[in-house]
Amino acid sequence: MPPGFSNIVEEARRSARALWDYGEHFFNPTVRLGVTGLSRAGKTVFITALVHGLIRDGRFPVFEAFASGRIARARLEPQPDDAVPRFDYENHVRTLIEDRSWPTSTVDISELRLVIDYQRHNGADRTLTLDIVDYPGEWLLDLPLLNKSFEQWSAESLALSRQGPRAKLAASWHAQLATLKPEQREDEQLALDSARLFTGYLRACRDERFAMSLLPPGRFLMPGSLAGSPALTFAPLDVPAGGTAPDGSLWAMMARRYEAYKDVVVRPFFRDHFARLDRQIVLVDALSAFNAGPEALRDLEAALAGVLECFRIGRSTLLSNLFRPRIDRILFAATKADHLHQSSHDRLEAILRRTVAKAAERAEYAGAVIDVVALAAVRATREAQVARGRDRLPSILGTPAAGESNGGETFDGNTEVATFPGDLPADPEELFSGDDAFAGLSSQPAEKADFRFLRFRPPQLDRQEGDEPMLPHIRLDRALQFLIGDKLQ
Ligand SMILES: Nc1nc2c(ncn2[C@@H]2O[C@H](COP(=O)(O)OP(=O)(O)OP(=O)(O)O)[C@@H](O)[C@H]2O)c(=O)[nH]1
Ligand SMILES: [Mg+2]
Repeated sequence: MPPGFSNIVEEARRSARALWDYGEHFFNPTVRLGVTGLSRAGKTVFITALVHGLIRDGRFPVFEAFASGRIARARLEPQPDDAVPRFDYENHVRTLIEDRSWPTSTVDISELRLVIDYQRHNGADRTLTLDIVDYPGEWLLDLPLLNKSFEQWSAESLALSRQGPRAKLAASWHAQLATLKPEQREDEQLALDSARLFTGYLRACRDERFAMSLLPPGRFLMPGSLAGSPALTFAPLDVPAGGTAPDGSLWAMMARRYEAYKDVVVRPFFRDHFARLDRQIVLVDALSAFNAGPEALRDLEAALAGVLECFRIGRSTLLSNLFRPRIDRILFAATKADHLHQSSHDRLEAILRRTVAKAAERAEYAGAVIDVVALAAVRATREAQVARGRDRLPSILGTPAAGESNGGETFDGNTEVATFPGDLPADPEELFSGDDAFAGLSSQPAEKADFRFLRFRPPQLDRQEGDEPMLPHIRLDRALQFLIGDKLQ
């Protein structure tokens, strides 16, 4: 059938629009920056501090366009994606500055549009639109499931659950699993029980004493509106990796639901969000792993390999070319560096660099440019030297959150104290030298642990008459320079 007149007009209109968009994009590009990290890694605080600094003239000496005065103005504009919640910037700033509290946990994706007016090196005035997307790292770690059958995923999950401290935490789930025959008839109650016990195991692994990172499927711990749906009611079974499920069996039921999880949760995330990103920062709470122990650190390494695998998967022909991700820069950032004395910041960075490098080897990663940084989006502490006997220990000064305790003392949330959090080794390999490399909470009581990081309240800020104060940070400008510096040349 020949195209009708209205179709031709519509087509022409669309092409003109596309051309216009293209031209517009050429001169005034849009960059979609993904900010991810596992739960509590510091995503919300990072975005809030970054936007606040850009809008309010923060101190960013290493962010060249900003420091040299080429950025005329940065401002917020309405969030462009109608189906995605707006990042609640104003509330988060108020909480941090007025209440001196940290923002509450966010479990969903959210987005914010920041528009930066700047001058190019050649003097031309330009605009960079930065769409910042905050999404849970747990969603990202689900992407490798797209390349795995139910049987492969079962085998891997079971093998992992039989290692190290995980085996103990998986005991009740394993006991139930031992009573199941994969070939038996499908049974909703059994599926419900398995999913409940399996989720309980995942939740126990995430507890701060163990601080495990690699816990897919991510939505089991953050189900949102899918709670109780069949797509979240399955669990691994002890089945051969290459086997086929008999019709009507429990095995077939679990496998079907595993595929539904991929259809309902993983693919839409890939298509609607992940594949549209240009740049990515992955926030890593390495300090939690140091608190917990060597197994948690190894687990973190495996999770980072999982993250890198996502970028590789994206590049293979998983979906059509249209949805192929175009991320060309990935920054891994160890957050909350203000918990350490500055003499340890470079060491923290070196540890992260070592972890990412090993992960990149495991994931056979080749693709986007990668860098690492140790940062604090909001610096809650100051430096101090505390005399202990003849020694002077490099310590930090801050206000521990109410209820935090150290050495038998419980803090009220208003008293500033100096603490010595522990020194990081100069050679990162020391931390990876086996199960006894260092003592963490997974195997020792708190007093015996090598590292103890207190939770501090956000800092008390100097306030000039009527002015909104600036938020202090550590190396946030280095992160900015790597993530968007080249777009502002
Ligand atoms: N001292 C210090 N603590 C931080 C910093 N960033 C985050 N934190 C701490 O880490 C906690 C989690 O930070 P969020 O930014 O809420 O982390 P998130 O990744 O958004 O967490 P979810 O929304 O739960 O996924 C905060 O409540 C603070 O206790 C920082 O720069 N310095
Ligand atoms: Mg958050």
